[in-house]
Amino acid sequence: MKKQILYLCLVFLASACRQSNQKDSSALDSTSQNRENAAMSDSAMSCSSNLPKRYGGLGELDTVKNEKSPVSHKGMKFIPAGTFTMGAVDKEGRRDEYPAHQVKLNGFWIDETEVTNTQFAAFVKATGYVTQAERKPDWEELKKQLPPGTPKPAEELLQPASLTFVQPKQQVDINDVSQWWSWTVGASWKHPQGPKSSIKGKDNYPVTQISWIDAQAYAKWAGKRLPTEAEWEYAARGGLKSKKYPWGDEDPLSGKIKANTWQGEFPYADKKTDGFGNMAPVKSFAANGYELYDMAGNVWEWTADWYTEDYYQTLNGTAENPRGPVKSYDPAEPTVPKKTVRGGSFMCHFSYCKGYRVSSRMKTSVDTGLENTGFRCVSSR
Ligand SMILES: [Ca+2]
Repeated sequence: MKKQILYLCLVFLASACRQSNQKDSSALDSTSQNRENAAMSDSAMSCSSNLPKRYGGLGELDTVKNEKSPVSHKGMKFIPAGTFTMGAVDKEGRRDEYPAHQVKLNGFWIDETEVTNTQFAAFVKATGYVTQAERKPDWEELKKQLPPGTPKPAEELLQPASLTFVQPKQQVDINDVSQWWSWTVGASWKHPQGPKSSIKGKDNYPVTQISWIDAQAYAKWAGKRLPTEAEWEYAARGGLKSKKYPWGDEDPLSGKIKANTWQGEFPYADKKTDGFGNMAPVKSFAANGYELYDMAGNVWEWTADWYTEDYYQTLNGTAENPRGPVKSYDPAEPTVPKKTVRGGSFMCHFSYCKGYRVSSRMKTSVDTGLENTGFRCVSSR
């Protein structure tokens, strides 16, 4: 049984906040200059090609209609056009954060907070949308992304489920993410920690257990889109130049606490010095220079872009409105399409993951929901 759980986790555990020491940067995909120079239209950002279909009803994404036209800018901030240095300029970054490079962006609107449970509930009420975590996995599709010969898991595991964080009681092997991630039947955005948990009284908490496909569906309904990585990082920097964090270079816990991260020893002892042992309500900490909240910590946020480790190396000169590589490639899981997530989460600790650094990049398979991952939207209009 444990082995079967492990097979599932192999696919679903992509954004486990792990410091990557990958030495192979042989990403196969390269960017297309034509794609980068393409018109920056919201509709063009909704590419959903080469998505896996291991859950039934994936076509539901196409049935979601934009019901918010014109787009409401309530709860959004406008980020003016400009040029900035994207990527790590210090030595703290992982190899996928280099080289730092110039990026020029058009202006855009962005949600001032992560999408909340209340906002997502309104979407579900209006559309009847069923999230990935609430659907039964399709084994015939799932096995295409697993090593050949992988046996079919027990039927009781092939149920609607999602990944929850289960804090170990003692120190564990930091390289074994299955020590703290659990494939939990019944976990979903309504039950982020499992079937016994609830979002009652948590209206203004970020919605989680949302796959990239779910986030796309919400954005489409709202008449918005997910931010490109470049837009996300530009917005997170809040107008500051080449700083580590949305507020500058000061450590998150120095002076006034600035973000919801992990204190103590990861993953078994969180001192909760920042006041939160799990997610925090949005706006619990000060906004950045663009009046955006939680651009560091709380929950990881989906972006529109596919992930490759060497994307920045493929760019020449100033990149104008870059939109990431054409396809993803993660050497650790070459068959699994992954999108980039940004910002870190309540599980990020300096000893293990500094996802709250403004240039930090992580990747997650597009149909995965996680307890520490949500999103926010942008709009060009
Ligand atoms: Ca915390």
